[in-house]
Amino acid sequence: MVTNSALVGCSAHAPASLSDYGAASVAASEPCHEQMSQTHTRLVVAAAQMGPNQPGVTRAEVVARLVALLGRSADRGARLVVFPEFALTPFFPHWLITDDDELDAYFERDFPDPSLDPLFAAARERGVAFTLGYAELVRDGESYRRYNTAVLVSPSGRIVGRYRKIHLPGYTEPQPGHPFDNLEKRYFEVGDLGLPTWELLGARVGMCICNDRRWPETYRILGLQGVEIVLVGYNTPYDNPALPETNRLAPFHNHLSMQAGAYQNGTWIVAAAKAGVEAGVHQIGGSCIVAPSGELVAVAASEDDEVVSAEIDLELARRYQRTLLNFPLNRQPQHYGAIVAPNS
Ligand code: CDT
Repeated sequence: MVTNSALVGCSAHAPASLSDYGAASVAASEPCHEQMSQTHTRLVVAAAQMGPNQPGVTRAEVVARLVALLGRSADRGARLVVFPEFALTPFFPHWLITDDDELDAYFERDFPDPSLDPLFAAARERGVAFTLGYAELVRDGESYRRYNTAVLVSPSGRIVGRYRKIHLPGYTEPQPGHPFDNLEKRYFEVGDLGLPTWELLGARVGMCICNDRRWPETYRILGLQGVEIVLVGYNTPYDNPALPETNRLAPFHNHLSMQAGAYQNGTWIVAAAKAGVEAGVHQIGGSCIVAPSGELVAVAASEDDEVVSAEIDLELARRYQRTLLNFPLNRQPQHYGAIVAPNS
């Protein structure tokens, strides 16, 4: 068991100003079980994979499944549960919606609305933090902005932070000849919150959403803040109509990108998928927990609602960050300018 001093030592690896990345911390007035956890480096985490949310599914049905998954996770001792991208709806960017009212029906205007009370109550009762992905509609004067968002909720039910997806895959228009679309570029704006990290349950925690996990920049920005657990929600089809020769590799590329990101930044990753055939699109599932060594320590076996859990040791992340990586000693940013140069 290691005390807070280990966490402080790890923070020394973060950039001079965490606020450069929008970093935030849990307020000092958190309930006792949250403060107590800061003296431990081990905690049980869970990826709560979901089977399909078919079009027409009711909010009550979805919330009941989320509550059941959270309960199963807590039964295994989990303190932190990751739900998928678009946990509350089908992955509606797979089809064209031209009517604004129809589109907005998939969005949350005022998160969390009372329909989510049972989930927040269950999380509070079990003392479990969670993250969940949803479509976010934000009022901006006379107009609205739409984001693909993940929210981080503390065990006391407080909203710790939000992340808005930065790497939006797909197109703004349906693609001729494709059996289904990904219209995220049509329905969402690029996230405007950067890639923050937060201190939660004694760990430095960051989030990203689906396609973000394929980009090394995502992990590095989180890694530069000393991230110890990256929480990922995703919806990934077997079929990539733009590059069908990679279809057989979809599960491999899913794990490959996260295993590399974990190892190259010395972080745990907890990733929860939507799985199975949803609205005619077959999603890969493969929810998993990845160690800072890059090893998969738990992987989902089904294409259904399923909890994947593991006891993780934050000290392992800290050891990778202090020794093998040691960013302040080993990075050579004077050679990395092209990474942040604007796209030509
Ligand atoms: N939701 C999402 O971002 N899906 C994309 C599909 C891309 S097809 C390779 C993903 O990166 O999984």
